[in-house]
Amino acid sequence: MPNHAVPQRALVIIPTYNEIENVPTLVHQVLGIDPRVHILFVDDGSPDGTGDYIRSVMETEPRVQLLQRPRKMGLGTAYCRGFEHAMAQGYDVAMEMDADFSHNPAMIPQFLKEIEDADLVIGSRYVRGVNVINWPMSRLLLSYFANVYSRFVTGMPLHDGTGGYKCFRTDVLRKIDLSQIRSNGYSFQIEMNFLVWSMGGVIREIPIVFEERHNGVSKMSKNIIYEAAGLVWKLRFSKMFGRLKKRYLPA
Ligand SMILES: Nc1nc2c(ncn2[C@@H]2O[C@H](COP(=O)(O)OP(=O)(O)OP(=O)(O)O)[C@@H](O)[C@H]2O)c(=O)[nH]1
Ligand SMILES: [Mg+2]
Repeated sequence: MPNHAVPQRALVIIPTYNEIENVPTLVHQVLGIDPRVHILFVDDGSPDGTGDYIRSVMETEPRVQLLQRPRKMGLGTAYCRGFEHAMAQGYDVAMEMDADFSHNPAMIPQFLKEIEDADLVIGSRYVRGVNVINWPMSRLLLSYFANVYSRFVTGMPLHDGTGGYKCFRTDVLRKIDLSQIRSNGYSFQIEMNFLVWSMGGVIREIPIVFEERHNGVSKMSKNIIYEAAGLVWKLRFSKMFGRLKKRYLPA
């Protein structure tokens, strides 16, 4: 399925909620990495003024865009709106990236290289051992075993199915009915991977080092875990009973 094309335009989608401490440096680093890269922030009415800051950057920086939403609506829908934007504006690839420097911008060129002959490139924390810095053991174990569990239930041969540093060809996103995606936290990542995998897309994992945020506040919750635990079974059974294609992959 990959068309072996060098991406000409890439949209890095960065959802933000109260990231004023991180965004100024992040914008600078991401734009500096490659002239093909543009940024779309999806800000959910951050009370700390993240949206206002981004608007001020946009006055002089045409490679930065903002999708402002009124209130905190979750990561999954933020990315889906971002993907729609990337498709509408004719970007070749759309990337997912956190604002808190857990995802090192220096890896962007490698994603853009790998996507030349893949449909989805996933930055993996677990492809060569464990590459996570500054997580308590409890969180690391949770993440690691969530991945073992998800791999077992879905059958997807991924080391890191819940990571959020990734790069999609927009051609692949066009085949998915994004309005059907309901999940928000880690399960959003699993759901997207599962759809690309189920349509026979080429998925590649590249090793990344994930570093826990230095600034700002975490938004991790128990609900996110329960959501993911249930979703993997839903995906497995809907595929088994032939409902997956009808629901998500209409073409
Ligand atoms: N637009 C939007 N962005 C969000 C929302 N929740 C989280 N984010 C952003 O999504 C990215 C990932 O969120 P994090 O809070 O870092 O989640 P995490 O990496 O699982 O947890 P920590 O790094 O431990 O805080 C960050 O850029 C957040 O600002 C939301 O509801 N809406
Ligand atoms: Mg984070």
